[in-house]
Amino acid sequence: MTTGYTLQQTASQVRRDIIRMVTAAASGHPGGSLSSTDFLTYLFFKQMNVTPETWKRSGEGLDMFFLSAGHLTPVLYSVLARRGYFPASELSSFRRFGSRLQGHPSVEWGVEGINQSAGSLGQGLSVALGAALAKKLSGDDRSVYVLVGDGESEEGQIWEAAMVASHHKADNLVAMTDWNHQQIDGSIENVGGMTDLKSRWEAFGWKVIEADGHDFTDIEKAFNEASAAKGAGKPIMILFRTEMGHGVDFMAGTHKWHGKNPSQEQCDAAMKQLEETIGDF
Ligand SMILES: Cc1ncc(C[n+]2csc(CCOP(=O)(O)OP(=O)(O)O)c2C)c(N)n1
Ligand SMILES: [Mg+2]
Repeated sequence: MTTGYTLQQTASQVRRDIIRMVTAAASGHPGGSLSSTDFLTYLFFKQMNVTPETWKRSGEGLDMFFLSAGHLTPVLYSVLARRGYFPASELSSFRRFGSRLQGHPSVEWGVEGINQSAGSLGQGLSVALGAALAKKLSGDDRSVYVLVGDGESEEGQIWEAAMVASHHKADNLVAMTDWNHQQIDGSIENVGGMTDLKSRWEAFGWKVIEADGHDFTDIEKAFNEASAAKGAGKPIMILFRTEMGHGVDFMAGTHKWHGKNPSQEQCDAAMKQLEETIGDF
């Protein structure tokens, strides 16, 4: 659908969508959506072996994506729409009563591209692990991708899944951490002591790859490395170093924009900072 646009242009449009959706709804989560935009754009436009035409909920024979950090719907809905899963015009219904695009994703609404209901943090890695193990059992050689927040990684269930994934050698599972160092009410280091993410994941038996989550060359290298590690006996974690609120100067680097909507004036100021690429919804 957006063929002809560069990844940077697409990501810039996704950022505009995020700001407009959250402004119009007067609620939502812009900070982590903006930090995850670049690597999710790469994942959906370049990496995953699934298209709007081939997608089905069962994921049989296809790569699958799970959003564990369920509050990051602004970025996921925008990437899905810009990739052609559903019309971009639907983005304007974000969080409205009766809309399919609720603040947290629900499979009940039948949104194309949504594989899991989410919102309660910590669960999605377990769900993705189940899908990865099911693929192994059924001889399906596709991969399962899952996005985990760094604050979300304070949840105990994340580490239960981490332990079981390496025990069962889920080497078709690629988890990605949006390592923006911020969560709802402060930095991850201060709130829960979530330091040394690399050594923690390695200690749980995972292959860990680190990358700059805002540099498409680095993002591509990381996904290629993850693909090369498939089948080598370890689940894979890509730690994407990112900045909360990336792309909008007054939102960047602070937890204050974790879950707050901009005013119309702030929205207009943000639009000026983001390149117009694909057009309005
Ligand atoms: C089980 C559970 N506890 C608490 C919350 C409330 N909550 C929503 S997002 C969030 C912070 C998550 O931090 P992070 O994963 O780093 O996301 P970011 O702030 O970077 O978007 C919290 C505590 C929740 N949704 N589920
Ligand atoms: Mg975070």
